[in-house]
Amino acid sequence: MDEVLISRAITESYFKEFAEAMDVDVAIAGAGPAGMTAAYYLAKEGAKTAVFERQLHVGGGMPGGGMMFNRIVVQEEGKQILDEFGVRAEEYEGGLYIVDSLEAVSTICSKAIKAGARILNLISVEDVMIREGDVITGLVLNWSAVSWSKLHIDPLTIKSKVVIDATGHDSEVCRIVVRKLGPKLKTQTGEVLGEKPMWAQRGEREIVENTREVYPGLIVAGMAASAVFGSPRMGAIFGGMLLSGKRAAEVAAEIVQRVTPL
Ligand code: 48H
Repeated sequence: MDEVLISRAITESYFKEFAEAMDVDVAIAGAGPAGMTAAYYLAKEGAKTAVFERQLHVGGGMPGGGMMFNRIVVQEEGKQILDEFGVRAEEYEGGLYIVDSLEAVSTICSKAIKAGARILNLISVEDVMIREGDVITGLVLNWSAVSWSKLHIDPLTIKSKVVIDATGHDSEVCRIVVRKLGPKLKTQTGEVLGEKPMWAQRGEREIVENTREVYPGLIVAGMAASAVFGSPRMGAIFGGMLLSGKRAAEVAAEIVQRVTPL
């Protein structure tokens, strides 16, 4: 057994994938439930899709369930997406289903990768790339370890026809856009409005309505959509994240079609 062969196998395979992720249809910031669900639906439809995740693990806030109890809840509409993934959901009461959060994260991740999406962990999105008209045309990336260790190292850039901000509560990509390009988001003030206090019913409804193009070339999904458009949080019910991810994939596919020359 040749140790160098092991090293070469890993680096050659990884860098081939990274190079392929440098020019994609859709680039997604964040491999939480919304980002991975969007990636699954896009890849399934044949869109070249890459997801960049800051952490070592995927799943964002999903593995932690509610207050570290590794269970999540979904409503009927969310369960239909879990059924499609093959994630088991047990009926509880009041139209709610209970789900093992680790089964959900691992299955959604596996489905997205097997559908053809590339998920690259330990990479942080630190900026966006723009062209004429300030249209977003890609993401600026760095190893997460660079910022964690406060090293001064320049990033690399990837190109995409559309970007999805699925970075959760912090809506990091949208905040970068406001900071660098001004308050020009398609919100009431042009800025990130900020998430409102808990109201699960409204939060779950509005998150899907808020999943849209918020800036030319930029879609917002999941908890980032609630934060950007000022909707209530909803706690450990995750149907909205899955439905928002699916909706983001539909919106992204429309934009990809629009900008792809025939
Ligand atoms: C690369 C980044 C960056 C960056 C962040 O937080 P998430 O799980 O987000 P969603 O929207 O898929 O799901 C939200 C859900 O987990 C949640 O928090 C709920 C339901 N809250 C309700 C409530 O009331 O509190 O995942 C976002 C992912 C994470 O894995 C981050 O590490 C990652 O994005 N991320 N990745 N570059 N700049 N910023």
